Amino acid sequence: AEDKGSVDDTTKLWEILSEYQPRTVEAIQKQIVTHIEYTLARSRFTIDHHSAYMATAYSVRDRLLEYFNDTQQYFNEVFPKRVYYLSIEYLLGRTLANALTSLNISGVYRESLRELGFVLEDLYNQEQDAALGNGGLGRLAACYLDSAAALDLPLWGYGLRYNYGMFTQSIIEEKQSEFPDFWLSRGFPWEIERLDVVYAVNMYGFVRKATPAELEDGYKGKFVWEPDMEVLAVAYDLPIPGYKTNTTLNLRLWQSKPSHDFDLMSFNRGNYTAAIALRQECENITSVLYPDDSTPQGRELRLKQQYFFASASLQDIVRRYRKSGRSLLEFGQYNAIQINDTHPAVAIPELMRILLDEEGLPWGEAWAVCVQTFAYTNHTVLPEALETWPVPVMEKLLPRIMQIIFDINCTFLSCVRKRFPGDESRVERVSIIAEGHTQLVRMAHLGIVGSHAVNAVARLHGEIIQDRLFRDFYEMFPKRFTYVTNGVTPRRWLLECNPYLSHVITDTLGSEDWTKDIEQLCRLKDHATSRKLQQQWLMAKRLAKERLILFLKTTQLKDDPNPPTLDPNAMFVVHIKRIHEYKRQLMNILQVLLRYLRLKDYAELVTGTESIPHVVPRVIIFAGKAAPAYTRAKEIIQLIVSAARLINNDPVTRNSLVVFFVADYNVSKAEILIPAADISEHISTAGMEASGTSNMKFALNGANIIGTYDGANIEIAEEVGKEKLFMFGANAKEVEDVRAAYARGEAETIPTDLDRVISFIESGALLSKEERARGITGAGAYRAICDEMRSGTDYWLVAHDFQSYIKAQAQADRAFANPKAWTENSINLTGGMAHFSSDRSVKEYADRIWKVKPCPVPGQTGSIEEE
Ligand code: T68
Repeated sequence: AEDKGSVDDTTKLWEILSEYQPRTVEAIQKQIVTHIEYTLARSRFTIDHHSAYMATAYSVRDRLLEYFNDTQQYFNEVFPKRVYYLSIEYLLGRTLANALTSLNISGVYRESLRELGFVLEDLYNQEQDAALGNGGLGRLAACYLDSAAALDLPLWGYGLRYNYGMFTQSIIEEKQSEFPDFWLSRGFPWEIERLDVVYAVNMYGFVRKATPAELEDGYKGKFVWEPDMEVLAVAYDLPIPGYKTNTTLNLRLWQSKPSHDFDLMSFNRGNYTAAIALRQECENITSVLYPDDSTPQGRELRLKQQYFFASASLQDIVRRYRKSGRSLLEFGQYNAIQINDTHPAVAIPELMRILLDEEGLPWGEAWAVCVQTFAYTNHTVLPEALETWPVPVMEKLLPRIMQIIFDINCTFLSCVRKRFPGDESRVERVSIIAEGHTQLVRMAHLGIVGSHAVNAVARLHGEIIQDRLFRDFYEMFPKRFTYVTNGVTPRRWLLECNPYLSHVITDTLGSEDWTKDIEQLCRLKDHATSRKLQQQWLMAKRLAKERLILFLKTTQLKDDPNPPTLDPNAMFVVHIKRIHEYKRQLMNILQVLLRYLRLKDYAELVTGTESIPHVVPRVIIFAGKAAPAYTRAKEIIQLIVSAARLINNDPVTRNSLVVFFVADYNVSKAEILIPAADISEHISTAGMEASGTSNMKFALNGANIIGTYDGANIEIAEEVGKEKLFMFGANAKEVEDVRAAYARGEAETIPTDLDRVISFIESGALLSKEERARGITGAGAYRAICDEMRSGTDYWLVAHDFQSYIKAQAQADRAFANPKAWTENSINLTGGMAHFSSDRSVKEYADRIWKVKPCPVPGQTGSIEEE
């Protein structure tokens, strides 16, 4: 029974609460100072920036909690069909600016802080990024939460509360070094610790049949899992405010904690060290985020994380539903669960376990509930990134789950055999278990079989999944497959990160409605030729560039005795994303080196000396992290850093070409880089990038795209007109054909321009002083890269696409030389991006996959500023 305390008449409580939230500058100041004194226990006479940030955050959090509580209570009353988004990663970035924007109270807080002696924007910089994700997949999850809240959808996110997020990257001796990201070290004011929301998660041990005595005693299942280890999952809730709405959703993150019952047993047997080791083992589960983007990861700890996550979330969801007293057979009518890639796919057999063993449902009914409830999003076609787990590992760690997976597979394969009699090779291809020396559980197959919807993240990606990757499944369940093109939230990725352009847009459209009704952006196109708008547009871009230059000067260039001058009139070209061969940062830096060599030629020919006329100066910026075990990706970083050193120190080219590798790329750096770009690079080998989302962020901010016919680039090109972008290179079909030719031994000859660049590297031009001193000669660390470029069969088609890439770059140079046409184009790009708002994506999921409707929390959506 719930302990309601002794308050019968709650009127008094309501009265107190309705007075609580400060509404005036003075009252807000009082609240902030109160938090400094009582929450932080700091003296109000020595407030530093960090305490001011923390106190402001607590003050904003108070307000968020009110909306949060109202929302959750309203959901419980109305009991709409709910959605649960399960993602093992959320790349949230910072919260303060986002919360203030959502609540529409930035102005009054800015004013309050100003009088206290602080600039709001300075306080933003006190906040550490919450980097509980690797890249696009985790950032997408964060955008979807933002949109779901803005759209009043009854959705919760579930995830893990890692103590260490994505590693911090430093460049030491021109190479990537990784350091732990202890993001909680100075406190995280936004979360609510729920020590009363705790679940036990079982691991190891064995499975036995239920005894007649147990069955008589009321045990409902046929099997009993006798675990050897029990880990507790404690909930931490993060309010997700909806933009200009009363809805505030929840992101519930689980942290692992040892269970006392278990270590006491061991402790009482006198085994102190073992008891401590066990506690450590439990705590380790949510200790670090795997810094792994699309590389195989066969570690048992990762599987523990996945099951811990799935089990805690499912127990929580089922408990919430059971409280309503409704039948479990209707579970799928009231709950939709989206699994973000296969990392949470073990949730499918976990729901089966709960329904079978704890609730006593028969197999058929439990399975129907599962399939009705789950939907699975695929984010990759890279074969090495499709997760598998060795059966022996899973059997040992999760004996009951393994048994259920075998049963699911058995039932599924008998359906396959019925539909395709005698087709044993098909059975082998689709089986959830891959046979071989060690059997493997194919998590994607589990995801497909256990879901009613499987979606890709862009149209081309959808085609590839249906025609190639999951073709056999598509033949069996054609209706299950679909795609929902990714989107990004226009709040964080335009309104907040680019105040300059946002003002111009609001001014042009006559209202701020576009921030919520993104279709309004289209109207920008009507003004694309207006002189006034073009001038404002250019000015906004210039301000964003100045902000980036200031950032570079105070970070990157701080200790540089001879920094290059950075001209805001230069073309800013930005290539930021995880470092991966398929994303082809290599092709870009080789192109940059060619540009450098050509500039040198030109200088010799035309002027013979210092500065070079008639050339569009470029500032080229790279940023991104390589997985710590991904050697080639790290070599590519080193190549970029050493090329940047060479180029930036050459007095001949320095006014025409500057190259940076910005260390430790993260969400808050993206927020500075994206608004400042004139052009961005999205140049993956066609067919490899499932969607890409930074392409959308750049175009939304009016930056052009140099891109391949891959992922969402194709749809962006369709939406804005492909003549507006710089598209180049082999398309997905051609990539297949080229690779087939390579496989037949038909190597290509290296293009002359590429040959020149490779020869330049092989001449030792990029070696550092230290390397030379150590006697290293020639290509040095880049030997393998050079050899691959010379092979004529490089898997990522860098050599094959090189010439058309150079052409696209030259087109961009020519176009940039005409500022009027460039700016008109830029306005049209922003105006064409409505389709790529995550509001649109989330609406599609809600309508077509989840079948849920908005559940707006009633009441006045009041903001202080509007009053
Ligand atoms: C990305 N995937 C896709 N994976 O590469 C990108 N992988 O095209 C797409 O736009 C984005 O997802 C959103 O759909 C990833 O980011 C990972 O981060 C990842 C993490 C762990 C293991 C494997």
